[in-house]
Amino acid sequence: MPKHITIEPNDVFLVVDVQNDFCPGGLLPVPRGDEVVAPINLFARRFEHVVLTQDWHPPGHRSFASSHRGRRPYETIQMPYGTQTLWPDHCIQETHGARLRADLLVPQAELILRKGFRPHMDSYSAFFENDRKTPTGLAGYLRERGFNRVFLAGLAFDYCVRYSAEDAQRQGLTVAIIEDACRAIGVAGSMEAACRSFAERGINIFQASAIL
Ligand code: VGL
Ligand code: ZN
Repeated sequence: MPKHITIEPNDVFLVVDVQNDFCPGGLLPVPRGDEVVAPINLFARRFEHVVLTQDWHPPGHRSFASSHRGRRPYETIQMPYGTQTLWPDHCIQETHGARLRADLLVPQAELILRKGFRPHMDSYSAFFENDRKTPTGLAGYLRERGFNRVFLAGLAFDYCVRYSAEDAQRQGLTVAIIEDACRAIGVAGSMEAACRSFAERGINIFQASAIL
C-alpha cells in the first residue's frame, strides 16, 4: 500500500473491543485505553461500513487467572490449544464492564461480533478463536458482503487488534491498522512481538491523518 490511501465504498472499519473493562477504571485496563474513543468516532464517520467486536466471556472463563488455583493474572499456562496468558476477570457477559463504551458513537455499525463466549477457549482474533481453527463467522460475513479491505483500530493493539489483523490478512483481505486509534496492554514483550510480526508480514500501519 502507498503512503497515503483513500477510503473506498467497499472498505470496512473493524473496531475492536472498545469496552469499559479495557479502559482506565475497568477490570483489565489498557493504559490510556479511553483515548481511542475520540479518534475512532471521527474516523468511523468516513466509512459506510463498520463492524464492532465485543469481548464477551461467561463467568469463570478459562482465560481468567481466578479459574486456575494458585495462578495469577499475566502468567501463562498450557491449554489444550496452546499457550494462554491468564487475565484478570473481565468483560463478563451482561456486566457494565463488558458494555461498549457509552461514548463510542458509531451509529451506522452494522454488526457487533461477540467473541470469547466459549467457556474453555479464549478468542483474541475477531476471525478465529485461540485454537486458530474455530471460526467466528466474520470472514464469511465480510466475504459475502464483498468487502476486501479492512481498517482496524481499538483495544488492545498487541492482542485482539494484532490477531485480528493477522487473520484478516490470512483471509486474503488487505489490512491497515490505524495506530493512533489503538492502545496496547504491554505485557512480557507483547508490544515488540506485535510490531515485529506486522513488519514480517507486511501489515501496514498508518496514522489516521494518512488516510485521505
Ligand atoms: C483482549 C486480553 C483478553 C483484547 C481480550 O481485547 O485485546 N486482551 N481479552
Ligand atoms: Zn478477554
